Amino acid sequence: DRPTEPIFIGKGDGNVSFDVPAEYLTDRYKPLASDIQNRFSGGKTIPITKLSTIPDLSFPLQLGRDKAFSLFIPYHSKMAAKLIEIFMAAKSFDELLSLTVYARDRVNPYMFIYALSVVLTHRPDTRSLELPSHVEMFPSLYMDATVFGRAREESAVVQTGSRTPIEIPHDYSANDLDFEHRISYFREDIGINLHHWHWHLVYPFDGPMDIVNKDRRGELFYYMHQQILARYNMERLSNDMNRVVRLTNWRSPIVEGYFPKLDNILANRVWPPRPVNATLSNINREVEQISFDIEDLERWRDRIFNAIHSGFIINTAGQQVRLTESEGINILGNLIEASILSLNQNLYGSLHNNGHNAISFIHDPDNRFLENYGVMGDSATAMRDPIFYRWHAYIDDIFQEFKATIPSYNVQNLSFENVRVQSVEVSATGIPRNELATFWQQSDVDLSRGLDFLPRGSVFARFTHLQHAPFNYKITVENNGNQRIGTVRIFIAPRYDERGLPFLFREQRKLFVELDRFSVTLTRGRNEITRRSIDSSVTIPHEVTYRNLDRNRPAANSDAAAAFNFCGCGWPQNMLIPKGSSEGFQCQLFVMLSNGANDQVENAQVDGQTCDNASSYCGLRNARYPDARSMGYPFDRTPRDGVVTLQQFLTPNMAVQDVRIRFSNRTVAPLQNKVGSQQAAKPSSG
Ligand code: CUO
Repeated sequence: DRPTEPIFIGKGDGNVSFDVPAEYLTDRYKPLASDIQNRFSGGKTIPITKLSTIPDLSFPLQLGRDKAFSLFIPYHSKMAAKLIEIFMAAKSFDELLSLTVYARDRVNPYMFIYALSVVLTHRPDTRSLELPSHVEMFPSLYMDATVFGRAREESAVVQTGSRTPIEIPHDYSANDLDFEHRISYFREDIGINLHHWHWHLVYPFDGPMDIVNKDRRGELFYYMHQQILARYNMERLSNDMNRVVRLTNWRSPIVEGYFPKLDNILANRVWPPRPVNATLSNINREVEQISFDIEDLERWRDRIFNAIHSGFIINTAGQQVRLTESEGINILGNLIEASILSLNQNLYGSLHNNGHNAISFIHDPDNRFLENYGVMGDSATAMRDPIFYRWHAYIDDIFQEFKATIPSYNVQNLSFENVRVQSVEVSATGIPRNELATFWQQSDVDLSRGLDFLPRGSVFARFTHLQHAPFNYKITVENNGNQRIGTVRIFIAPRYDERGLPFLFREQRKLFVELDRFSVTLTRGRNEITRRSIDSSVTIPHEVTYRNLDRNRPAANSDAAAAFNFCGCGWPQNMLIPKGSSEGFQCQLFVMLSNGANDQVENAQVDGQTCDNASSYCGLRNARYPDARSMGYPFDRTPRDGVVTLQQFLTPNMAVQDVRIRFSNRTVAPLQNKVGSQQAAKPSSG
């Protein structure tokens, strides 16, 4: 009789409590045991088995409960890894439940939730539990801090049911005097930040080997972040901004500032801002046991470039490991990040992670002011800061440097014999053909689980996010061969650069944003393929991103409720299409059919619950990445000789269609009472 939801995360709904063995209470609460029991009695009680021995938690307990926890700090991630190992080792569900109840009031709460989330996602006996959305558990990581004071007032005065949502203003972290503020709607999008948090939850860089060592994880680290950059750049071009500039010089002041306006409730601090023109320095913080110099970053960088140009890395045994066409990118992804799968951290260090650390401690590199890390120090908040993209553009450029060393795709690598894509179009009701419509929409998120005050009951925050009208692709394919399986690959890219000149292929290829990838059976002759935008292999539905929006929905009655944990990874549906512009931002939609026989992965599906609704950026659960091609195919490599434009790149199994993304500056209200099954809404007038 297990709970369907891990109620030991967050506060439960008030009428379920644990029958905690008195021995488990911390010293502070032991004398109050019976009083606490009386206060919370009534309702459902879940018995907790008292374990005869509790595993040694002393290492994870080294971090105080009121201290900030960052996965990018090795000392912290090692502690979390230990906690994960302990929870994973529990022999039964009851033992796990007992252990986690014991740990909950002892371990740093943010580390506890992180470790528990990883464990619930990976243990066979907990995978079907619903993990609450991270924004519900820790709303302070995702929205303007002023919301919480107002939520407190609303919930103290107004009864449940009559409460009005607390509106989060659009311009809470800056105004238009800051050039970068134009795309704060992207950087601060709750769904995007949830995706990033969830991706790193599914792909931790430290922890038990069987959790970390997932199929092509290093390559996916490269690809998922490359796609974030492609999307960010398209968003920038939509807003008349230049493409993001790599953070190449680590000695000069950084012109972008960021003032997050978030509370760090867990560490009882505000999140430190970074003023304009702050400069990186050597990091030496005893409290986090972290020290490295900017020179270390430079040394690791030089060694990585050296390895790429020589075609091999040196492993810890001093042997050369070749960076091959198929394996090189995966090796480099793990090496540059670095994950525990790095083949030599002594030599190549941890460039990406320590870049996060150097930036996140820029305001207090030696801890003289006792300040915590900034938003770059947490995967739940890092994407809010413009510097995230400059840092990741730098990291991506290293991967691109490698991609330039492997053979380009020749015509044969790109073709699908006897298959011709004749036409492609996109259409949506009430919108001109080959146009995509974007607008603002409001949605609500329930804060009550993440607030620390009574009375209970839902209090909603109302935020405004980008949205687009759902649309269909119609693809016409001529198959002059036998019946075969094809893989449809759909991408979109901007057509013109910052100067208004058409992109050359060598630049445009890095801006292609994946929209979808799926298999089709091609019959002989003419095939008409229709596909809905909401079925994208990149995105997860709105109700999965925000999952618990509707407290009243029947439990576990929908796909969204089934096996959410892994599925919680995925780009938010509302951000599938960039904002575009009021004139109609000009793009090129690209469709390719590749030969399914070459794309197939053996043993791709090992169980029926692979959670495949966002496999492009997140892979599959318990299964291999479902596409045998290099991630990003066919745009992941420099073009073959003679190809200067996209048109010259095309083979008959590809087609390009000009499309416009037209933005209208209006806001659509939330769909009342239907939050649990919310569809992307169509724009209303006015
Ligand atoms: Cu996702 Cu730098 O890896 O944040």
